[in-house]
Amino acid sequence: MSKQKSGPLLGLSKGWAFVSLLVLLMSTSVAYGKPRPRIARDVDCSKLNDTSGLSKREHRQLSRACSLNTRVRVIVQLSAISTPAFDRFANSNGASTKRNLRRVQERVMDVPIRVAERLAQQKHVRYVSLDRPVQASLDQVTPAEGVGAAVAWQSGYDGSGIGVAVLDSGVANHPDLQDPATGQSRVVYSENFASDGGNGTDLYGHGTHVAGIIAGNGATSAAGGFEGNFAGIAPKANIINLRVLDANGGGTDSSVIAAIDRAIELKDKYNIRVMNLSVARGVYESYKDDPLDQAVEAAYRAGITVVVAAGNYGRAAGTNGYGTVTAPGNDPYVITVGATNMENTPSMLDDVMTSYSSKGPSQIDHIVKPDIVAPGNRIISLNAPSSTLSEEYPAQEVFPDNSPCQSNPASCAGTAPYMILSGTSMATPVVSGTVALLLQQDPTLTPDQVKARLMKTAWKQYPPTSVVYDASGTSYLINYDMFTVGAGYLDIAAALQDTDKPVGVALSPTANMDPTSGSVSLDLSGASTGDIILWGTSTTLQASSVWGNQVLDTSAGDGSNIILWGTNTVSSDADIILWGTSLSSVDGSDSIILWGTSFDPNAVDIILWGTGLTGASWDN
Ligand SMILES: [Ca+2]
Repeated sequence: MSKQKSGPLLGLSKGWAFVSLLVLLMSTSVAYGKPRPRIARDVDCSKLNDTSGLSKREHRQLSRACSLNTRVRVIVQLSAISTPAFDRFANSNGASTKRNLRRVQERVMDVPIRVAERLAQQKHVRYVSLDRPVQASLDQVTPAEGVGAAVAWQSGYDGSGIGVAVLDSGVANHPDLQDPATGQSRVVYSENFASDGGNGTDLYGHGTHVAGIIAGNGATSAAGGFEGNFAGIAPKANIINLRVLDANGGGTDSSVIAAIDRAIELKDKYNIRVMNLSVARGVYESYKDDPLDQAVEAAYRAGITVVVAAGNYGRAAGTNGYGTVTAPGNDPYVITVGATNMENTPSMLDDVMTSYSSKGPSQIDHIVKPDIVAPGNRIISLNAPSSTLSEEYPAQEVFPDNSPCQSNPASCAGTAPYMILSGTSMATPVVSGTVALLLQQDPTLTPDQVKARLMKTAWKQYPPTSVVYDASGTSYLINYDMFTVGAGYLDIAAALQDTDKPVGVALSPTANMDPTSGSVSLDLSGASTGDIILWGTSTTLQASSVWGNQVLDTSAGDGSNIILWGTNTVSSDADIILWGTSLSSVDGSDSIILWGTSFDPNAVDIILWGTGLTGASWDN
């Protein structure tokens, strides 16, 4: 039996006592087997008098929508494909189905908001939530290069025959994505799911960059005139282009879920073994209820290794960036990727974490994330001509050295073959490309075996702390704990040398806090009874070898639980913020308490999609 995920309260400020009591009562009722609510708080008109779990702004919006009975777009998760009684209810109550996604068993529906709560009570309905916006996990824009992929290429591993689904802003036609022998594009399938655009071309400029990091072959740069060869990790892999983000990098749950559904459908046709999701939105509910998480789990169960960005909220002031991993990167089955800065050298010895890379644990479920980190700062990859990003940031376009555009990029905005971008969006495809190499080497590997190999072999000689600077000179202290670096830095050569094929589920663990001792421990039991969890079950996959001793105090471990930090070690600022005290004592903002009470997703800016960080925000 896994531990209750909502722990009791500790060290709360008085102002929160009332809300805390409500939450304690709610979590107690959950503990005694009452089913989880089947509808998200922010679409439930029946609980208007109860403001817990909603920010003031969200409550205002809900009140207004309920009083006007506004039509809203929701995602309905179902436990059955055929649902005649549900359909009858929907038809007679003005709810219309926009998309019926049978493989993930989710429906996109438009409903009058006051009908949503009754809809959630119908038979076979697992959960109803708003169709929420998602956005590219782009931090900002700038240069670098690969991660020792040449070792793999010399051994003949280049991604040949592996299909990688890229759910992003589309992929532009680019010579570096062609097969040089035939001239045929290696973008073997394109479809648009976003609200604008037609055929999957990239109007924003993010998806082409991501596709290039996975599978660009560097042909344009190799022809000469550039400072380097800007090839991706798996330069012969095929790309399945499923466009979910519009010309401004925005999208919705429903477009992403529809694209996941399509990827599962096309898996065998295009040998889709990897799915790259450099997209993110805030965490609103447990991953067990979140329709985006449930959809990526459907892909995982279909045998696709799902690789997801951690998010770019590591600078969130209230928590020092902890608790800011975005969805669907909060799902324990997928591989969630944070971003390092290569410091413009090929050696890992001087690599540091970026200040913006989102940190775990996840809100609500307290899943230990990210799983691994990889280079994401100032990455050179493919430019989509005339895209929004290239027009807006011409200084980050990369022209040949002798081109007049190099000295006056603004006069050539939108025309470069390459561009420099930063973010966990860029780190994620580095891992996706690596997964393609591993699967070419051994096509029998399962998504769990791939994840276990990557995490076990991740490089763990990072420093205990470092101070990093953004481009404006602001400094950030980074603690290299498991919520910041996961299992360590991606190491392609080590992953290819590993021969482990453990049997079980590579579920990212849950972190629990003991309210009496204040100790925080790693829960290595499974999400459901009967799961065989890889960590701790074999001598080669002990938690201490996967995450490294630096972040574990194994002396107090009792088998399934391993102590991360006991009370006597809870001393640094980050620890105090994480484990049980109110943030209002830190910066006066709304409380975000990761353990034991409600949270306010507005308090960290993980829902401020579209505001974007400006030019000075990447790390130096
Ligand atoms: Ca380096």
